[in-house]
Amino acid sequence: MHCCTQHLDTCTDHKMKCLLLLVMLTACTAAPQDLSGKMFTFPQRTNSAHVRLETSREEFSAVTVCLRSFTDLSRNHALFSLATPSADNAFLIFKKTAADVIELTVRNSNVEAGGQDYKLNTWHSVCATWDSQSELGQLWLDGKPSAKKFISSGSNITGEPIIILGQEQDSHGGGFDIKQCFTGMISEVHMWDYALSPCEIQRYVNDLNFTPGNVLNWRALQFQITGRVLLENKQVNECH
Ligand SMILES: *[C@@H]1O[C@H](CO)[C@@H](O)[C@H](O)[C@H]1NC(C)=O
Ligand SMILES: [Ca+2]
Repeated sequence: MHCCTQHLDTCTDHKMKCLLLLVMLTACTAAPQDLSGKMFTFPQRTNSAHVRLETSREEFSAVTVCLRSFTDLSRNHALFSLATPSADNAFLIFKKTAADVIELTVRNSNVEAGGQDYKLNTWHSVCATWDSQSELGQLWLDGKPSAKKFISSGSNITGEPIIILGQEQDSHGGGFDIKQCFTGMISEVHMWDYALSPCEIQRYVNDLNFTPGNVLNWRALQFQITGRVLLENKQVNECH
């Protein structure tokens, strides 16, 4: 992050001072930013470019993730990859090659939501909900629910989560596969530690006054970009 690199330039051979500056660097990259009206652009097929989203939370008995995506990929690609030390697919939203299938994986158990009208070159809202009590998962495409499915997830998602956009993790923070990378744009990522009600999902989809994520909040997002990912103004097909 350029806000911090200037501090590094002043880094002298004095070891303590250097250490202090590095601590500042870490703190600075983690400062939350309001990304309202912005999007991440993933313009290139790589096995490295990604955005890491930060949270201090380490246990989840329920999860909702919502995001908006735009792509022309018809192959497999990850939309949201959360790995813990014990499960690389601790919470994964994955678009399958089959045109109409989106897969939801929790603690390495997966279900498929079929019949999804995931058109290319179109902004879509994708939400996924799961809770450990019912062990039910559900996917929402543009506010339209899929059939609820049993996910044999067992119990809570626990352990330090590494959350990545742009790549699919096959290990805790790595194991990226170029054939599963995301290219296109992603915006308005939120994550909650509970299952949103259908009504709250509609409010997110319609960009009404919804409760922002209490785990990840697009309006106060802590993130780190690696490789060629750009933070840009969100493109909309409207003139005002
Ligand atoms: C699951 O997590 C919730 C809150 O995050 C906690 O209250 C509960 O005790 C956990 N359940 C188990 C079985 O550890
Ligand atoms: Ca994986």
